[in-house]
Amino acid sequence: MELFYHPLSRYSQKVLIALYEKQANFYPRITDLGDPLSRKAFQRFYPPAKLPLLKTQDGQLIPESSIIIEYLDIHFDNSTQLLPRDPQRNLQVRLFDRIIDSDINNMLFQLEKLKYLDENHEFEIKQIERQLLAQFQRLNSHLSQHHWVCGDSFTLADCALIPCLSYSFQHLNLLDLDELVRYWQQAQLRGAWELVLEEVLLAEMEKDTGIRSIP
Ligand SMILES: N[C@@H](CCC(=O)N[C@@H](CS)C(=O)NCC(=O)O)C(=O)O
Repeated sequence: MELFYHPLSRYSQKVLIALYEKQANFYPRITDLGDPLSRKAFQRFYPPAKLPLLKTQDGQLIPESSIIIEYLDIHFDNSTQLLPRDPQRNLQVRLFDRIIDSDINNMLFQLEKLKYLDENHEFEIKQIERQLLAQFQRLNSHLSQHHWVCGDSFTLADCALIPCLSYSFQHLNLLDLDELVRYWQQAQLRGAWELVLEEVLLAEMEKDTGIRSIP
């Protein structure tokens, strides 16, 4: 298998967590969409040019982080099960995955974009921050009854949420949300996230200094 991804892309991090949970071997194909040459080459290979993208052993191209994780769950079923077999629990995990992607991860993208622009977007920024805070407050109450997002076991919904928390804890005021803080502390001790984080920190250093680390 090959994974086309970038360590600083949250949707890529979501899939990396799943791959490490599954202890699945893959060839890392780091793809920098910010570099015009890499983007062009990737676009020739996969015209929608979105990350992450999995190339399976039989050459199938699978986009969309949640679908990639469903694929991994089917093909690597001897480790952490990321989608419960029980239909009712399965539905709940997929529901949380959708809510986290659309109401948190995509909102964070909008926030980052507005903050990056030079013009004054204070009003829109405040509005998005309010919506995100409301979403995190709902999640905080939910987590008072759940160890991970959907109960006692680690699932696809956790793969979706954890990459969003790094940025959120740095840029939003979430420290009053006790259950979310507890969840974030426990997530940071999860081996799969520790492995992802190592790569994220190296990529951030490379971005800040222009110095490429030796693999
Ligand atoms: N729904 C997709 C979202 C993927 C996505 O938006 N990826 C971003 C990077 S995190 C991307 O490739 N954007 C295209 C670009 O930067 O031009 C998924 O879950 O994989």
